[in-house]
Amino acid sequence: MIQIIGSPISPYVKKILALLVMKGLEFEVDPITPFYGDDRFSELSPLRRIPIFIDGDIVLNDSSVIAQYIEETWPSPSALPSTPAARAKARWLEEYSDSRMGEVFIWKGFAAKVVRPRVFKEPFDEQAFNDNVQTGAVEVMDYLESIAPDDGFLAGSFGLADISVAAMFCCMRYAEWTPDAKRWSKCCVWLARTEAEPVMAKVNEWSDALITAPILERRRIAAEIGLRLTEETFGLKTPRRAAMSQL
Ligand SMILES: N[C@@H](CCC(=O)N[C@@H](CS)C(=O)NCC(=O)O)C(=O)O
Repeated sequence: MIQIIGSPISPYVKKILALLVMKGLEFEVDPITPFYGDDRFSELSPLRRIPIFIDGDIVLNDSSVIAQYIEETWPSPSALPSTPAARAKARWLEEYSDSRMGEVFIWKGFAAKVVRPRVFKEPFDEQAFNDNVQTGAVEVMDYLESIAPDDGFLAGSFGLADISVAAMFCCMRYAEWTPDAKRWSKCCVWLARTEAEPVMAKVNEWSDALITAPILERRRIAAEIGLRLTEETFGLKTPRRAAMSQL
């Protein structure tokens, strides 16, 4: 049985869960927030990051590495388009989402407003959050608007690129920021189309149920909403920062 360590709220975990759902694979989840990981978590994830993918002896880190492994191991249905050029475009958008959107939407957005106050009980810096929205988020949105398709999906049919980019928007919604649908209309229509896809709707339903739950209650809530849980958890009750943490 495949095990995914990490909360579905994380866009990187969500990417992997969406691929597993898309491919009809069964899996168990340990829905932890990375800062609560124990020593075994550090051994399996040297950067103390989620997701971790475990399947028997195979332990993988980094959502892009995991996504590629899943695609190669269970190629059908494919999450990538068929031509090399379109596949490259999909991988670029996955990378853009993981890196630049990760910095703007996750670290300086969702993590700064939601995670830091909740996990580390530190004050929210509203000015820094607003500065990031007015510069970083605008730059990201202008780029996405320039590549958003009039219809259909980012790299052809619905797949990895759409999942990766859309997952970032969900976290910014939790930070009470949504893009202006008039200013970035093509991107917003693409996002609505993507979030209406059953795979995306399912993984967003999981994170929506968990985001309102106290962090230490999330395992119980995850079971209640029908996620299959790992027998053991890597989660502790007190948080600690990781080597590369930007919080
Ligand atoms: N490049 C990594 C990024 C994963 C990542 O940053 N995950 C966040 C959760 S959204 C995390 O674990 N952060 C904890 C930390 O870096 O301290 C991937 O694609 O898996």
